[in-house]
Amino acid sequence: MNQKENITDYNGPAAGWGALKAVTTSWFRSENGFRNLRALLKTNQNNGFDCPGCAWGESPESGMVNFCENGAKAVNWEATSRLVDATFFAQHSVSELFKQTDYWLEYQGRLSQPMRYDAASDHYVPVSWEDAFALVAQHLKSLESPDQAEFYTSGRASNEAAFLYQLFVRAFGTNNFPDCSNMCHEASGVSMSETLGVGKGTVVFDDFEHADAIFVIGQNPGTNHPRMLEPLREAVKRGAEVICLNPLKERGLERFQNPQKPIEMLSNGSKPTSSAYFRPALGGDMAVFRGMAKFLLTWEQQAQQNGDEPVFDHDFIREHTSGLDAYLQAVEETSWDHIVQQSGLRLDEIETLALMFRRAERVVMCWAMGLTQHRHSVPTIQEVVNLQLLRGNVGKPGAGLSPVRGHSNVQGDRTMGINEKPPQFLLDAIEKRFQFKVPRHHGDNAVTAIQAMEEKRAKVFIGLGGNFAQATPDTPRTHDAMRNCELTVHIATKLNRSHLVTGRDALILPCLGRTEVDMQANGPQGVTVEDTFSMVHISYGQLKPRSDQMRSEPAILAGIAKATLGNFPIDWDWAIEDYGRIRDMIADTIPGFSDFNHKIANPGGFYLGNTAARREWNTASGKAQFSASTLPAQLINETVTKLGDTPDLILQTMRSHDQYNTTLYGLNDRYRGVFGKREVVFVSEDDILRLGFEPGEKVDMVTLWEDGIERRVSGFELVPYDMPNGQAAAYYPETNPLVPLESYGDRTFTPTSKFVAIKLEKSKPDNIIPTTAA
Ligand SMILES: Nc1nc2c(c(=O)[nH]1)N[C@H]1C(S)=C(S)[C@@H](COP(=O)(O)OP(=O)(O)OC[C@H]3O[C@@H](n4cnc5c(=O)[nH]c(N)nc54)[C@H](O)[C@@H]3O)O[C@H]1N2
Ligand SMILES: Nc1nc2c(c(=O)[nH]1)N[C@H]1C(S)=C(S)[C@@H](COP(=O)(O)OP(=O)(O)OC[C@H]3O[C@@H](n4cnc5c(=O)[nH]c(N)nc54)[C@H](O)[C@@H]3O)O[C@H]1N2
Ligand SMILES: [Mo]
Repeated sequence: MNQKENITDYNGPAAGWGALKAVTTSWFRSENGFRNLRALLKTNQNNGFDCPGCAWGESPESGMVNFCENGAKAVNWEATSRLVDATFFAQHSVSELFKQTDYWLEYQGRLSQPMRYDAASDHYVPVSWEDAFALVAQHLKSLESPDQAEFYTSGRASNEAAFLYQLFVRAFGTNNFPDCSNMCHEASGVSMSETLGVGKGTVVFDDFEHADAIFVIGQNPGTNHPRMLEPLREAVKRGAEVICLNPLKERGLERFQNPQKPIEMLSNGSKPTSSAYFRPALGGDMAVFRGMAKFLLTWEQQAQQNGDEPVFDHDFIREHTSGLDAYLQAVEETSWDHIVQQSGLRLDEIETLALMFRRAERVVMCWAMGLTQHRHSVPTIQEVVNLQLLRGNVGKPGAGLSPVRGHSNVQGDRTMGINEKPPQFLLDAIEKRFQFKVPRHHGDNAVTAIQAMEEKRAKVFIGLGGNFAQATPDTPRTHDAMRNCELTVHIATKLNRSHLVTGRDALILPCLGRTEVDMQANGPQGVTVEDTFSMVHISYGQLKPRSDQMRSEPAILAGIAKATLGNFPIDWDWAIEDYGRIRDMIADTIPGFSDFNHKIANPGGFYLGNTAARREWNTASGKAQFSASTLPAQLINETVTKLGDTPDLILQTMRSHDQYNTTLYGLNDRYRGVFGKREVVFVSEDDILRLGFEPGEKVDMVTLWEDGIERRVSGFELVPYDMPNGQAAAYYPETNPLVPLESYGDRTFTPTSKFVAIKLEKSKPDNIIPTTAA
């Protein structure tokens, strides 16, 4: 196919008719239209189920049906009628399946019965649930130390599943909890815990309705949090400013129509979502914020000299903060040259940003992966905190900090104790309530878990959801590491590549999804989740499970726990007869959950509370803390530049419109105008020509990294895109082979998925291995 057919400019607004068309298309493809429609109408409603898409929350007052195109895709994908069963695995060996694309693998349908890998035939063969549990127990019990097992969690697991999981794993004896947060908002947690005493966002939905300015930084809500566009548009309507910092012009942030308001859609009234758009260098945001602070400081000094109204909120600073002087000194010491050079913005753009920030009485700062997946993500987010503290923008209505979470219950999983560095109060509470000695030493995160498997220090890998083999960096190396295991176990809804990267023994344990009725001894069970605004609510599956061999996540975890530990420290069978019993245990041990079973009866759920939002500071100093970090001297790793090589481009890896992380719903990226393919790399036209290529040409991307290991992907089509020079953007997971395992954030271990130094080479036709074509 020629390039023109597949790459076009997208001229329509975000959402609108295109969204409706996309939903109906995926509808018909699932062969299950009416069943899914019923499911969708129940999404995010009282007594319905929580959308398995993103973690965005709802206004507690909203009674309307709230779904978005991508939520519809997530529901539809889970509710497919296709089944992956024993016949399927008899037909396909694991090596054959491994050759299939990620898209193809998940498209085959729902995993419907427990399977065990048979190395002799290279096929998965049926196994009974009891034998599967016994196999896990046998492996776990034969380890020399509990720290030789890794217990991964992806952020869809419910609170009840997560709580049981952490209880079992700690009773077994380790804190090895690598989880998807490690690759996601870890930096937000680290920076905010230190400075504000709480690792979660300080705002609630209502704050968006009262903000004078909302910053959307390093986030693409049109695709990844579509329901967020509504409050953004409402904000613009009432005259608030929405200010975007993103190197790519993201369609969802430029124009927007709401498919739930058909009249506006008919009138084709596309309204601007965004009032101001700034395009920094990759990793340049800290310099931008530092520049804004430098302007604010200059204006504050001028105001003091002239006796004008101050720029800083001195009352707030005096009463609530500590560390201002050291911070202002760091600001003064940062040179304008350094700021401008690193930010990628002009000085007058930074001044405009500072003006917009200053003239807003109430500011909400939102961010996602564009800020968290860098080496200096912690100081970058702390610079956001600094700005907000200067103006008293924490703990007042319409203002605050909002790291917008990814997976629908990733925040809840952390609250439940899925944490390799658990807080003392949590361990104390578990020890007291369940009467066993909990492990106190820190466990592995996603990166150190891979290193442990690579070095054969870890021998068992258990994944509660997710796709560890594809979501993590350095793909071939990570695959080898997982293959070193004695046992790999995946509790999953859909077949994915992780299931094909088998240890000597391997199990696939099929679980129910959130859309399905979860029947236990005491009747149908609901599970709870926590959204990005710390609202906890209950979710009841609506659809009949497609196979009676699937089990719920809590039931599978209880089965593994019982086989491994017997009735220690609880009676596992009893716990899952009624999830209210699990919630009672949560109420006993996790702050904010007292009276849990009663509170969830409240339609819309309940608010967990947030100390920083109340201006209580659980920090070392008892105050909100300014951070006086220095701007990195340079962003490219020093050891790389020492090698004498300069990168052609810096690559960020991101999501298309048709994917949910490693789950690919299709091969289009409508808003960016790419159709039917994913092996593309977006580069400015100037750069394409400067580097001696032509638009549409196929290139290899090769990473520059200190260890000299060759990291290469082949056959990526150069797509000219309106973006700053010096940058490239391509989709994950196809580009994860380029991200070095050791390239991670300081103090976060989050892979630097938004900053990979690369060279481009002309692709040799033989090199091109298609990875996604359906
Ligand atoms: N439909 C759908 N919804 C999802 C997901 C999905 O895959 N599909 N994933 C879920 C998950 S787990 C998460 S974590 C979230 C992810 O939500 P996002 O963070 O929106 O996801 P990304 O696609 O990684 O987009 C990162 C954005 O940051 C920009 N960016 C990259 N580097 C920089 C930088 O250095 N500075 C700035 N200012 N911007 C930068 C990119 O251009 C891009 O617009 O979405 C969640 N929701
Ligand atoms: N290069 C690069 N890498 C990245 C990122 C990036 O931006 N760039 N983003 C990172 C981020 S933010 C994240 S959060 C991670 C995501 O990493 P993961 O959470 O590990 O990956 P997912 O693709 O969300 O997992 C999809 C699989 O989850 C299983 N699943 C779906 N629903 C359920 C369920 O209800 N229960 C169970 N048990 N299983 C279920 C299905 O089998 C499906 O195949 O990837 C990270 N990796
Ligand atoms: Mo994420």
